[in-house]
Amino acid sequence: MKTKITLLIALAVTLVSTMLSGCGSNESGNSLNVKYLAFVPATKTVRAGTTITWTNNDQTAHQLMSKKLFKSKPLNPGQAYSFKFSKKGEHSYMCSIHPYMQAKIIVE
Ligand SMILES: [Cu+2]
Repeated sequence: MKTKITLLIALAVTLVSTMLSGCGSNESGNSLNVKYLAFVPATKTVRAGTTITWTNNDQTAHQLMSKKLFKSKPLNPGQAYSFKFSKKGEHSYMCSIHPYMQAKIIVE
C-alpha cells in the first residue's frame, strides 16, 4: 500500500513538471501586448516559423492588419490573435481601427 502511494506521488510530480516546462519554452518570447493604443513591443525580431500571439489588453477593440500577410478580426478586450511568420523580411502592420498604431515584425 505504501509503495503504491509513493508511486502515485512520483507520477504526479513528473506530470506537473512536464506541463510546466512545456509552457515555459514556447510561450515566453512570442506574445505581444496590445495596450494603451500601442503594440508592445513595437518592433520584434523572430526566427522564420515563429507563431506570434497578440493579446488585446486594452479597453477598446483593435484589428491587426499587415499590407499583404495577415488581417485579424476585430479583437475585443481580452481576445487574442495568432499568426505564423514563415516569410523572412520586415513585416509592417497596423491597427485598421486606429491607423496611427503601427509596428513591425522582423523575421530572420
Ligand atoms: Cu486599434
